[in-house]
Amino acid sequence: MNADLLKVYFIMGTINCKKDPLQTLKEALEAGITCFQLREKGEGALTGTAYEEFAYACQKMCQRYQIPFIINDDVELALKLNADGIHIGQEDLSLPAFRERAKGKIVGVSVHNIEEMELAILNGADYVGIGPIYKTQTKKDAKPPAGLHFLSTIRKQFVTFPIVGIGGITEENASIVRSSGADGVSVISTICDSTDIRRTVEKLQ
Ligand code: TZP
Ligand code: MG
Repeated sequence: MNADLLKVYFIMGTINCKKDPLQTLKEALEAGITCFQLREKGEGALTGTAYEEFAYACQKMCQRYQIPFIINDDVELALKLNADGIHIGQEDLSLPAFRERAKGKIVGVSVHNIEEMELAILNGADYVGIGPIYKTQTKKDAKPPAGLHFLSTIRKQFVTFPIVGIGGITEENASIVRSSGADGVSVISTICDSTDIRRTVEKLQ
């Protein structure tokens, strides 16, 4: 995949938004995000038809702005909607079986060490998410922060593989995450909580 798509990678689920989620997504798209992942998780998350309808509305909006629409974990929904991609964690489907089903789609995998990184590449991941780089309030079961050192170690070993940093990334620290080796930054709260999404996305670029 083209690593430029990872530049400003917005992730969101309805529970992350204090304002209307679709309005938040629209503002983020208008502001120039380069990729979107629907991550509908946690207490109070949509389920069933409401979830599918919300996913479809997000997909339509991403299509209007020609930005990849990626679904977290839910392979069935990604196939049903023909999403552009799917992002999975280590605890999710075993990658080889899954890759076969997701033919033609962007596949992202969260990795936390060199072994997971090697396995993800071997099994056909298109990009990896590395994190949490910093402490995050958003993912309750997040692993301890990996810090920038791990990111730069991985980058030295995998010179051109598409990497996005995640976890606690803000307007202030985005540039150091990039200079430590990430092709882009993925954020939830920095965009969801912003009172000026245009300015926030500009600063994340
Ligand atoms: N995976 C690792 S950290 C994280 C996920 C989904 C949450 C990132 O949220 P925030 O608000 O950008 O720290
Ligand atoms: Mg997962």
